[in-house]
Amino acid sequence: MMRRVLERPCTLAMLIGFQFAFMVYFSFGGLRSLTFIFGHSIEPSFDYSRTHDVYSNLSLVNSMVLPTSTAEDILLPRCPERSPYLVGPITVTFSQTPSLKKVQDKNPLVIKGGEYKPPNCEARHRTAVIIPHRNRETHLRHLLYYLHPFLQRQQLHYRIYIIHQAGNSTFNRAKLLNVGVKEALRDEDWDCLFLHDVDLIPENDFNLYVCDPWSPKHASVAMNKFSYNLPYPMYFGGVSALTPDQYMKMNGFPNEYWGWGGEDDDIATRVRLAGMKITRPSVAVGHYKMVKHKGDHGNEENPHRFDLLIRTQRMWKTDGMNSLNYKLLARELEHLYTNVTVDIGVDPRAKKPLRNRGPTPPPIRRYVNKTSSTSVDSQIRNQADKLTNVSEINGVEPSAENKGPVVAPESTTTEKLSLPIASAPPRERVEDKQIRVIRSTEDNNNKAQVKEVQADVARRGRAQRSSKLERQVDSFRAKPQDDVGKSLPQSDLSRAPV
Ligand code: UD2
Ligand code: MN
Repeated sequence: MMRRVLERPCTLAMLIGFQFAFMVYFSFGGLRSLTFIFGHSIEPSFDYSRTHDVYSNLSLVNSMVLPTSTAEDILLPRCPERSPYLVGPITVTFSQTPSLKKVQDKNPLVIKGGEYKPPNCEARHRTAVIIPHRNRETHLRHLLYYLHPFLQRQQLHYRIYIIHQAGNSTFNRAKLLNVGVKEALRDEDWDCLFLHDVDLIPENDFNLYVCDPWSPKHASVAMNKFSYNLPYPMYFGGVSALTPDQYMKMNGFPNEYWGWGGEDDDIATRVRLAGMKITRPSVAVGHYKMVKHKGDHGNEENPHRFDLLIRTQRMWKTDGMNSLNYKLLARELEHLYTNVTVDIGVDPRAKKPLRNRGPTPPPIRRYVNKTSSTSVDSQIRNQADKLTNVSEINGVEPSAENKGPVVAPESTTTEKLSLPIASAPPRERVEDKQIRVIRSTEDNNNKAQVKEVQADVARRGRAQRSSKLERQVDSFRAKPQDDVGKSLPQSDLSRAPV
């Protein structure tokens, strides 16, 4: 009886169909969904009440160091897939700020420029850690103290880049990260770019600083700042990791977000518009501790961020790596990092009045120097005049006043704001919450369109390797805007009163 049923052609076709459907399901992460449905987690669990010193047994990691001359001649074996030196939860405290000398002494195998390769095996992964920076020297020292041994435990070939914004004009985190990617890729064919806030310290070395080959990764999923929870599903702030291909596929990060906020949500939207998904380590692994801080002068809340967020799907192909302009002022190989000092220009909106909504822009006179008759306003104007043709200058000799390391080896600060600035306004998180809610609604509503986008991107084929990145940028420039943005209807966000 059973045999007769099986011999029927339609039953056979059905069976084959099922088999095919299962194969597709599992190859697209079905197993993870299954474990989610049945509640059996395959994720590890960690006891954060028992933490380890990030330097414990580091000498073991770096044992069997060969003399340099022999090391170059010998073909090293590949490092194991999973480093045997991982310890899990790490003790992170900020009670004392380590000196750079101390960090340097504790990391003898880190070479100038903040680069390291495992001494006794060929690393499987090459990671550039890119950190936007200005006036956060204490945070930087904490980060370097923890990050170097953390990355060595993972047996990575890595290098740390500090992208230092010169001058006092409004800070621009996302643009600095674009600069960092461009500058880092000049040195090496990095296969992973870690975009990293200076004040976030990873607390578990199972949080591998390697990229997911399929999707951009958001690494800082559980921070003390948010009680070790993801604040909202589309959250992409803090620490993220993309392969150069993924980075270029979404045209990098936006250049137009000056001041605090919004750029992280824009980036999350870009990931989706470029037909990719955000992947994350488990909450148990993606633990970070943030050094407590107040808002910085020169990085006040960006009052234009809501207007900009509405435009992401129209702008992502024209604002990003293909429109990046900056002036390279200095590139220095410090012991623990490569210091890239850049002039990224000024916020063109700085003086323009806001259109009909959003918080009132701070009056310019707030910034008037009490001891001098020169206002920042006129300084900005002068700087803007100088920068009318901001262009990238490679290998340019830095002028004396702009040059200089982020942190002189024994000092704590090198650049200070020259003007006293009124205290920053309190941050209005309520509006951010609105954006998050709207974004998540938009996510649900737009799933169908996103699928269309994904299909479209898949049709265009896999992105090129990083050696062809420049060509990709050109193609962004050349292509008429028959783009994703147009094929999508206006997002809910653009209709919502923010
Ligand atoms: C959140 C996000 C951050 C970014 C920011 C909005 C977390 C943990 N991080 O950070 O990724 O989306 O909101 O823009 O939620 N910086 C300087 N000097 C400055 C100002 C900023 O070096 O004067 C750098 C530094 O690397 C810092 C980062 O920019 O970590 C983000 O700025 P923040 O720490 O002031 O903002 P925060 O903590 O609200
Ligand atoms: Mn911070």
